[in-house]
Amino acid sequence: MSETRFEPDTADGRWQRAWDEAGTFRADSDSNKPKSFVLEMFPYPSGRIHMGHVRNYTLGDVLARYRKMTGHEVLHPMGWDAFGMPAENAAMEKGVHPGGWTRDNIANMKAQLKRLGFALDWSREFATCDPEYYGQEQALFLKLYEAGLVYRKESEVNWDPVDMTVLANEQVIDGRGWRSGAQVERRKLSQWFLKITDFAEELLEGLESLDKWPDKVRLMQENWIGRSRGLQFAFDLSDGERLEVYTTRPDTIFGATFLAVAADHPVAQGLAARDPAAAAFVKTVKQGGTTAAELETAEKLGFDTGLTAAHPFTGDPLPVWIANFVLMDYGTGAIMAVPGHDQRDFEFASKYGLPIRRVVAADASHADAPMTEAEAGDGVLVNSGEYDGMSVDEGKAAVIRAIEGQGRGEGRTVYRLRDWGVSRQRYWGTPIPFIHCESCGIVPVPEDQLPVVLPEDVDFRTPGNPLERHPTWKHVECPACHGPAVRETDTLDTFVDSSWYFLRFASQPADKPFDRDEAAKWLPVQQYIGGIEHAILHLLYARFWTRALKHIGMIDFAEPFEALFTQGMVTHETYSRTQDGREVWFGPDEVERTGTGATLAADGAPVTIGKVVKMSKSKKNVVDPAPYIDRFGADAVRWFMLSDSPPERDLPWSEAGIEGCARFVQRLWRIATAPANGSGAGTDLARLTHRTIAGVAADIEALAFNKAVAKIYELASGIEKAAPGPERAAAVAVLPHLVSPMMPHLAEALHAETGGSGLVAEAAWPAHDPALLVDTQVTIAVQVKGKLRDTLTVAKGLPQDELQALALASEKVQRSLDGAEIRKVIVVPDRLVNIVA
Ligand code: ANZ
Ligand code: ZN
Repeated sequence: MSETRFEPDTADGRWQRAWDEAGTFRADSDSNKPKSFVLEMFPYPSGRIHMGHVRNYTLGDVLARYRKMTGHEVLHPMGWDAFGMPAENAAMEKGVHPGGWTRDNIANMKAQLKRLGFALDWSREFATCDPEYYGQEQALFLKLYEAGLVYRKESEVNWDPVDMTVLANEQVIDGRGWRSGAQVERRKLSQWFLKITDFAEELLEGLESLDKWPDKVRLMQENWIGRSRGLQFAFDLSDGERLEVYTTRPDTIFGATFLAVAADHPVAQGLAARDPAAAAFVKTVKQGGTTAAELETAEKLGFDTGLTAAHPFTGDPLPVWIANFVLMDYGTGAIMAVPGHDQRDFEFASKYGLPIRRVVAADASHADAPMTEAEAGDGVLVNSGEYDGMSVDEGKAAVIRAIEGQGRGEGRTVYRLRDWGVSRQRYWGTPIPFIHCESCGIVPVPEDQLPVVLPEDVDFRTPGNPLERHPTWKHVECPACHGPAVRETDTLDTFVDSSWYFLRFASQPADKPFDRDEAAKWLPVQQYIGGIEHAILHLLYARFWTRALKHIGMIDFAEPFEALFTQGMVTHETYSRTQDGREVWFGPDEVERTGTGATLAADGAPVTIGKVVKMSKSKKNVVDPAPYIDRFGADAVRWFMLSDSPPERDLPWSEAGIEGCARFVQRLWRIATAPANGSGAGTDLARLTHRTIAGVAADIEALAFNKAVAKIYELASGIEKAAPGPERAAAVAVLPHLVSPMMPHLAEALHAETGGSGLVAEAAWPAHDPALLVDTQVTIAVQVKGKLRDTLTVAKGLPQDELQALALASEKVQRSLDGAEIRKVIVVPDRLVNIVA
């Protein structure tokens, strides 16, 4: 006697245990099947799974399950990006240990992921905070050091003078520390860097081979690397010195009306040493933020050095200023300023009354057209002496040649990409494996002393880096001279942890970071899936590590991710009220929807319904997936994540939507298990079944999951309409296989209930009969005097005379002819019959 309902409460757990016991999702690297590594970006263990995770891991899961069914040996692993600030914040706020907090969160989130029935090989799980992982990361870091790809240099950081700590850029809000509220200072500290700039050209060119990456991600990386061709050359200064500048617009050299240097430039520093006003200005500039974006938007500030520079063509004296918008670590830290054609220069010149000169115009007749803002566009050179009339490109080439001829400089390619500063002055990260010795300098920790393990007994009650303050941890013997020495107390940026984790999924030897042969078997990752927010940093760093590891001979491939898919956000409308001039947000669980409006449950008064946007804590429009999994089971939630929106688009969460999914789960159960009662009218079920098998496969391959979902709805309706018989039985038999990637628990239950043997998750994808995909019927329109009177369903390719006969035999046609004389019959085979009367 079959159950009348599918019961996720019991079924979900039962099938998850069955897969576990059978080891269904264990990846066997010795298998001779073609290998497929499907990977979703691993989660940060914040404490709970959110809708973004559910969507991300469901998308990957469908593909992984499908690949398995199509004969691949699939590696679909899961791990934890477990180091980072939130654990330290929790330590400071709640007095818990970052490690304990992280482990608890991992346990919770793992249970939630298991509840969703993902086809994961849990035997390969690890967290980046495991010493077995970060110890191997230290070994890799030392290998890169030996290869000259790691170095130390003085660099500027955001310093919070109250908390006495370095702040990440995101922790500086309006120039103040996020916790202390203190005015942030810029400070110089010795920091560790990775030489990503050595790979700038390779990383740029490599983008061309990534044809299974979204164009927009490739473009974002290209812009981030920012290659530009320009000119570096020297001006002669009034004090007899020379000043080197870098420009990407040599063509505008006649528009240069002043020069500007960064506050850290030797010219500025030299002046500050002599002139207190200059020193005060330099200090003010240093209080601002350090990011390029901040400098772009900050108010322009300048200080006239009193020096002048001779224009290389006209000899005119141009004043030299110190300016806050010039960065020390780009180009030469000094610029020729062209207010007419660079907006930053324009704003600066407008503020300080410096001349603005047009040197590019649409054509010669506009040479003296007034300028209200900088014009960055194309045109011809004007007011530029012998270069007048040249195009921008001709001008660039000609000016570079002339400057090279004067021996003042040369054409140069520069990249916006900076070396990657990986030092973090915090506890919860991978300790950088170096020792500082008074007599030997910087000494790498010998390999046999790895891992450098974090001390457990740390105190978060006082500000600053706990490793620095720890009474014993940093005091060690120098490995070289055996004298007293201290450990490096900086830890690595957590982006390092996520730059090679995919390699550790392929193999986890105890004595090395990864096994080379295993890596060769599984990598590059065949399909990587994650959020667009990682389009630049994470993906660029992972590409850099992969190239660096290839460079030092540890692997043989250059790109880590063959195909990349960036999924859209899960969104929800927002609710708010303006209280005391501030916008106050309310969560979906605090609000009652009333037709077109909404009220706050607490006071019954209306709230404003805002835009449908990404779920975020700040707007309180977050919906927790857990209660829905409890209420409707894993499959309904998974199905919702796949339905309605293409996976690359945003997906609005809806209560009605998830309820509909839960109903569909039950509907499929009934279709397959209850006695058939369709009439069989109007469907050709065998054809529909085979079209669905082929179509769902093609849609999954193309990651067009919403289309696959739509096809399954269509098949379900087809089966409902079908009369009992072998065609219906055949359709019901393949149904579990077709839905298995999306609704794996229901699939197993249906399969077992309808007498199938084994697990669907381990079964082969059903074969389709290509002959049944060809449509053999066509619909013909029959017109009388240009008006549609009837349609005929006939065999494809019916001869003209037969079509004509059928059309004339139609009762509807005869009625509309009403005895009129037929003058002509036009027949378009497979399409139309037009009767002219
Ligand atoms: C003259 C000029 C005229 C410039 C013009 C631009 C437009 P990208 O394209 O981003 O590489 N620049 C050079 N070094 C700088 C620094 N250290 N800090 C701030 N700005 C700097 O930008 C290159 C341009 O940015 C250079 O070309 C320079 O201004 C400025 F119509 O020189 B240009
Ligand atoms: Zn020493």
